Amino acid sequence: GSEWFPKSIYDLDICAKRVIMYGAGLDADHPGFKDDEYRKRRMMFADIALNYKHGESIPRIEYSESERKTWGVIYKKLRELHKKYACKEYLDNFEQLERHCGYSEDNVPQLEDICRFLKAKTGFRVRPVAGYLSARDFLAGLAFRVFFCTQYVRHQADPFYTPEPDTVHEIMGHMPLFADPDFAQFSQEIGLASLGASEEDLKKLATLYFFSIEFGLSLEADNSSEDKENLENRTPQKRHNYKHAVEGDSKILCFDPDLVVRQECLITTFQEAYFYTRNFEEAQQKLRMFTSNMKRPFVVRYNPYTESVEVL
Ligand code: H2B
Ligand code: FE
Repeated sequence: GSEWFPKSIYDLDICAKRVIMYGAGLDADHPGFKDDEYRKRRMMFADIALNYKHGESIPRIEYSESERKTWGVIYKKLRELHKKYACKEYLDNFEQLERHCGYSEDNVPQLEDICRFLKAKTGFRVRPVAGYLSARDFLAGLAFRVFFCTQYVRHQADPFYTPEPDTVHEIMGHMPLFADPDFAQFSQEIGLASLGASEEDLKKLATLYFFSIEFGLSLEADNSSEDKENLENRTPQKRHNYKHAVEGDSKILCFDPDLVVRQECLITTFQEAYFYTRNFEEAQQKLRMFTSNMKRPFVVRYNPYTESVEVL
């Protein structure tokens, strides 16, 4: 608990620089590994993200024809699937993003436009990030209602495969729900609980993040539908993860943090179990019960006026 953690939204500039993996260090199994042009492009995105400071406007990107094509293929496929599987909150906010932020099959939306939209809706912001962060740095952003958001597009070789988050994943998957007040509150509370948490508690919070914000289900009146962002997926096996969740043979269990933290997060396959709540408020209440039992030698209180945390 004596480790440094961000106390102000400006401190996130420090977290954003601690990227674990980005363009320069693509693994040999990454589809862009042998593609020099792709690597060069990724370095450009890394540069933007590493130089970005809180409060600046996010540089607009002119996406290439190939990037726009990749985006369009995924967009088309997911819009079909949304109609069948996505929850009301997701669908309503998606429509608003189409209206206000340039969401469409032939346009990759700009983070700056999404950032302004979310700020007005829930106080959430996005900021560009060069690649994968540690769970600790990533969750810390949520404490300040900031989502670290990649801006590059996955390699064109397989639009339905990316071993790492990319901007399609963030924009199609995550953005709509950060416009929902209860979802935003839930996300911030995971973040606040993570500040200065022990390694053991941090791992639990990362697992809760994974099975709620990444893979959570929302149970609706007649049809249980997937609410969250895995509507595009990172691997061929996971391509229809949400479909798998609803129609497949994995377990569907009621979201119970004590149970969830014992689950293993599977990155390259379908999950063995998915967890649902009736709504985001229920998830919020259950999370709050769980985190109130976590021990920290101090109390963290968020001050929305200064966008900083007070450590008592
Ligand atoms: N970093 C980035 N850049 N994007 C993510 O979606 C992400 C991350 N997810 N680091 C985190 C880890 C998450 O899986 C949890 C909290 O470990
Ligand atoms: Fe994600």
